[in-house]
Amino acid sequence: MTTKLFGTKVARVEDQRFLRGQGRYVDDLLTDDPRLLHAAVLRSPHAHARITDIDVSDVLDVEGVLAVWTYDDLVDAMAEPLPLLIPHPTLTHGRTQYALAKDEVNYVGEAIAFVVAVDRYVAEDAVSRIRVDYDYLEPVVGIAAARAADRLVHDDVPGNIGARMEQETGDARAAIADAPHTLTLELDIERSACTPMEGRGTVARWDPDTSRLTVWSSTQTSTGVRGCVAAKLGLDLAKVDVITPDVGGGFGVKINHPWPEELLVPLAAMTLGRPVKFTEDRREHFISSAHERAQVHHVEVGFDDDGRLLGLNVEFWHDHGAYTPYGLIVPIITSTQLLGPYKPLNYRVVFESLYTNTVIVTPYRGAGRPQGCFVMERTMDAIAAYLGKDRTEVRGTNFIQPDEFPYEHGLVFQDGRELTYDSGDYPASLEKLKALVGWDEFEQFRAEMAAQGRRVGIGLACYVEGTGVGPYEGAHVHIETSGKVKVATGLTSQGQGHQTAFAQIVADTLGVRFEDVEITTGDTRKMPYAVGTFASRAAVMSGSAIHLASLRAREKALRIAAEALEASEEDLEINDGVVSVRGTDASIDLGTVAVLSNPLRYAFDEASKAATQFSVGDPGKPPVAEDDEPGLEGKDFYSPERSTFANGMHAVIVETDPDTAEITILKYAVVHDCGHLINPMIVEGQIHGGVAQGVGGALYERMVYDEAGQLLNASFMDFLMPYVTEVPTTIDIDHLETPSPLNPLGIKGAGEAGVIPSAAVFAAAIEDAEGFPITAMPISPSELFALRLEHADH
Ligand code: MCN
Repeated sequence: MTTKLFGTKVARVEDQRFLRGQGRYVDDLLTDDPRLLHAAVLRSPHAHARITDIDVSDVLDVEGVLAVWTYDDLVDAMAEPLPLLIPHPTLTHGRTQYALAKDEVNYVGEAIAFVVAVDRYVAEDAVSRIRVDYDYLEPVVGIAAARAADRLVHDDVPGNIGARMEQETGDARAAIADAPHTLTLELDIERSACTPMEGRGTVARWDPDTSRLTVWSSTQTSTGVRGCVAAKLGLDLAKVDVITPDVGGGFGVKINHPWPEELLVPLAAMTLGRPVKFTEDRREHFISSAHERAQVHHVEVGFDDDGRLLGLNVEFWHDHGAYTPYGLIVPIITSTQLLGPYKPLNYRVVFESLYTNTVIVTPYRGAGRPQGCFVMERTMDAIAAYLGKDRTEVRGTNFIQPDEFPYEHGLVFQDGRELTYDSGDYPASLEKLKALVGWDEFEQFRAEMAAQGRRVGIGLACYVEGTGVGPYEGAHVHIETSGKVKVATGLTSQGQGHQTAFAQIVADTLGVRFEDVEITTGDTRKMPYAVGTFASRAAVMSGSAIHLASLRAREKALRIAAEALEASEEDLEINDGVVSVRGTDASIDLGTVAVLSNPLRYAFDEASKAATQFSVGDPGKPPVAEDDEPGLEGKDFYSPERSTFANGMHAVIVETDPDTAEITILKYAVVHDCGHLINPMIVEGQIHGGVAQGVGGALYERMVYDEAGQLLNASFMDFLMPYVTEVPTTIDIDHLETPSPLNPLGIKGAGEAGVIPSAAVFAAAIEDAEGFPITAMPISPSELFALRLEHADH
């Protein structure tokens, strides 16, 4: 591939629409349709209760209400629990909820009844008229209560333990026992949520004439929605279309498993014969979508005088919320990717996944890695502090070296495959980071600031990220007779800039103008086979599939053009959509090649450089080979043998106010390696977004439950997000490009990298400023202040 655009900072084509308010989200759809109905959901006010009676008799009297459903109205597959999307053999006690609670509720927010009415106001009023009798049960809130197990979330799950999983390479406990130095650490991360700008939303329309269901969903996985809707509603898959319009952020929470509303809305559209819409409001998003992050970790580490890891034993407890629709993916990622760029040869990890009467946990950007990075990097800092060594030196001692790739830790991932890092150069990344943040000059800066009575600290954190997970993604490239190129890939976009990055790949691979490429994502009518956008996989998976499909289209274009131009394919080149014979003025544009690919048998007229149609009965040689399919198209799928490992390192300099304990960011630096960059501006945008989200996770955001399982901060009045005033306006970024050998473009993913090391890097910098250990994140000024008092007492 000649790389004219690949690797360059092409401005995002989608931003014109977004910035002008012209984005089209689920809630913008069918607004002019007078037949459109609206749904609202009655949600449990209790964290744990048995439902003894539901009285909906007052509801159907309300003018404008067309349906009110409870569990008893659901039949066949809809009356079964929702699917457990990713089962795992160790998840011995997996549990999923019903689309509408059957006889028990297990978190505040769980769906109990579904009302459809002419508008949302009427639907909400009707919801408030439903009367439910509950037998209140004591809830289990938080990891400590779940472990105490003096009450259970699910009666048939002993100890509230959904799963216990253990992996070991070498003999960690023996290595620690024999090590010259040992340390133990207790490390906590609290529950948070990803809070996209747009909440979940679904619209469905049923066409009785064709028995066809169309669903528009704000989802990360349109094919997943399609499969679940078809299976649960008993429909032929071929009769269900799922279209994903613009999505105002997903960050993990919009991966379909499916959500109750994603099934109930289509069911209502079919039953009532009118289109139905549900749009989640912000409070519903907090109490009835998904959270993540909450884990408690116990670490034992053994190391030598150089800080070399000899044995690492990590036990942790994962708060899974009330159900496990996503299996064990989050704690498995923590347990397997915790080691980051280091090579402890003796590593034992064991976790318990615990049920609590709180909102379910599904992957949130980073998905278990922020917790793992926090554990590993806090451990590195603790070793450095213990030995009195520079923190970068201890890390360097333990890095996997560039000549050790592919590197196998001996750990097994969710899919049962060995975890193998494909490429990287961690020592080079660290050198870049030190230069970027001014690591070696920091002590001088600290002294200058101290002279002014100011307190500063510096921290760093390193991570790896398995990206581009399979099994596959596909692409269909179609060159139109106008010369425009239409490309469909099945995964969805939530703001990552796919239209731009993918068009760059097509433009370079095919040799067409960037402006002539149109990318469609997340429409099962155009590409019914796809997996979805999560795990930083789109660039690797769809990027590779698009490249391969473009190559196929290119091959065909060259074959037809060679025949038309009476030249050899090897002598042809394609630039700006024109195929020409190198060194001559003979040429044909791709639009004309597309015409020639038509089986109506056109011929190419050199003089006019146009395709002319044979008249009936004309003799002549058809330019399309007999065994060619009509149309100038290429279709291909990409399926990698395993994930590719991106990596990176962040450093931050913070100032902590000696009086108020306010934490201010003075400098933030990132060195990132996602292999070959398709579009550095997009990757940097992804990193900026991730860092902003990470600043929130480290310093501001957390889900606060009381003992009764009520979420106390289920609004943006109470859930504190960083504003532009809290996020660093400048983030210094440097890239390292160690290509992945696993895909044709040498790409690794980038979409989650910004958020992974945040908790670790801020803890390190605050600890460095304050001089006492930071072991729990997030941390607020009042918590920092309390720690100061505690440590002053000792
Ligand atoms: N890219 C690139 N060169 C690379 C790698 C990536 O130019 N070597 C570009 C890609 O072309 C793409 C973007 O960077 O435009 C992110 O690519 P990738 O890492 O493949 O991630 P995905 O596109 O699969 O997006 C998923 C990832 C995840 S898992 C979460 S969570 C997340 C994230 O992306 N959610 C987001 N970034 C988000 N950004 C926005 N605006 N909204 C979300 O919901």
